[in-house]
Amino acid sequence: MKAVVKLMTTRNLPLVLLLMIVIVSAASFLPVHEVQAAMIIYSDTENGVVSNVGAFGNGNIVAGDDGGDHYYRGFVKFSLSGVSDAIVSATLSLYVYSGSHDGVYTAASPLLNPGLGDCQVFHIADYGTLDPTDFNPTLLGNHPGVLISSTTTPDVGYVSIDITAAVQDDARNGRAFSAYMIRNNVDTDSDGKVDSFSFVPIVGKPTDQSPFVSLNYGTVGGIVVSTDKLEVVAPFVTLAGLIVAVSAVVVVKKRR
Ligand SMILES: [Ca+2]
Ligand SMILES: [Ca+2]
Repeated sequence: MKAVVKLMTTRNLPLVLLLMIVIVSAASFLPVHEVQAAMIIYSDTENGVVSNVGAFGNGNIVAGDDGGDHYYRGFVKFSLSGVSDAIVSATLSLYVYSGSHDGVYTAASPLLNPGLGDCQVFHIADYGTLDPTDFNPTLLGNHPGVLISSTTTPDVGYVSIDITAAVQDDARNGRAFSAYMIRNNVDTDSDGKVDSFSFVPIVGKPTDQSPFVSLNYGTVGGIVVSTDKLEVVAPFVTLAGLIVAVSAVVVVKKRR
């Protein structure tokens, strides 16, 4: 008690004020912002393209036709291991890197739209290993819908679509994978010219272009995890500054 009284003397007032500021500052460290926790799932390696004439592979995800009027549909799926239907939202992101229209190829923004109607995403049954028989998959409903509209000329990069209902449906039914088909409203315009969008597959490409699903579980039990590193670090930087200030005062007092 004596020590406290001694500390509160007029002589030590600046130091006491600084300590009080430090304490108040420390209290502000408690997380006050509710940031929702997200989970990222990259595509399974069984993704790629299947054509109406049997061609298939995992080196590309394509929706459109070619110079022979054959047409292509893209396929991608995600493991739901450890995923529950408690998710509050889910988003599918695909990296579009080229667009062709009437045989003209573009790989720089803005990409040409193939002109085959809307490029859509369908929720489908797990197709297992990708092969020619997957061209007409079983449709499951809860289809995400339009990924790129018939008039959009997208920039190179990710395009995203809400797949919440599809993933919730998969989780509730205990499906091991959440699978999707990407195709245009019109399979081919039969003009003997390439019209298509191409998306980056998971195999052999940069991770920052990979197909992925982002799941949002919301806030759990009032405990919130901040995903903003700067937000977490900032108060500590402030505290460090105050400690330096307090030290300076102490040094000055010692010198007297
Ligand atoms: Ca298959
Ligand atoms: Ca065509």
